[in-house]
Amino acid sequence: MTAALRLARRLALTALLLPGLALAHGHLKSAEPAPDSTSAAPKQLSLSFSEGIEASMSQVQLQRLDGQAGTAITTGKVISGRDERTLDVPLEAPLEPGRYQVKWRVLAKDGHKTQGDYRFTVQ
Ligand SMILES: [Cu+2]
Repeated sequence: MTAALRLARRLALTALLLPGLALAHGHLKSAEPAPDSTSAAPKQLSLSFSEGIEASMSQVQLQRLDGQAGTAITTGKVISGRDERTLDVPLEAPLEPGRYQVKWRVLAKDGHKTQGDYRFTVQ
């Protein structure tokens, strides 16, 4: 076995033994309103991640999925929530009943960027 192959095997084994390390990025763990939920109109969006997040370097976009589909909803600035893993997004006006999509792009405090999206319904 060549030295390079031995090193590659060792790195692969390390990645297997330390899945937490390999996957340690800012993943969405929960949100309010919750993904795929139906609820009364929220006053704000709250997104909780698996890691500390830089609020000032993160974006959350909200858009309508029905009615005037694709209409972007103007929100307040993304701010830190109850802890460093949570982002809050104040809403400027109550959301009308309908289906919404949240798209998020965040910078974790470890310097990694992640993104994703989810949907919820307002009654
Ligand atoms: Cu990371």
